[in-house]
Amino acid sequence: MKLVMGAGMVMLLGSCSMMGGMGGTTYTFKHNPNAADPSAMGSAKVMAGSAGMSTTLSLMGLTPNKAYIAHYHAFGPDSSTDPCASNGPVSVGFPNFTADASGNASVTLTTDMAKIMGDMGAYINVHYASDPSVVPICAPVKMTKG
Ligand SMILES: [Cu+2]
Repeated sequence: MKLVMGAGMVMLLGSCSMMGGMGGTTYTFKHNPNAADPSAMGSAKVMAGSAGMSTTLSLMGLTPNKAYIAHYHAFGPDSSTDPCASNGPVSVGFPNFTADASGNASVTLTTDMAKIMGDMGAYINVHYASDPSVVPICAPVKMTKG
């Protein structure tokens, strides 16, 4: 009996640089210094696809059944080394989404790479849809401005 191995499915993973590579790049959300959704956490996986760059947020610890919005933000003026504290403008928005009854949520944005290249895609914020000034979590993507 012969084992059929691999079948051409072997891919090189693990050596991806920014937003490249077959396996994509995963960024980790961190909690902002506020009291909103204290257990909120998650990740953002960025992959190149035929329709552009896809970014999938996998979130947990949100308020069950609450509506959220998320955006890529550009590096802002308030910091050059902490994108999440830089207060930058929105580059591109994710589709609106709602946490499920367990506080989990997943949402995918597909966009032109040009819209999130370099400082344009410095970080990803998750906001309350009802009050966008409340930002429980932020995923830093580009750590240094410029
Ligand atoms: Cu935002």
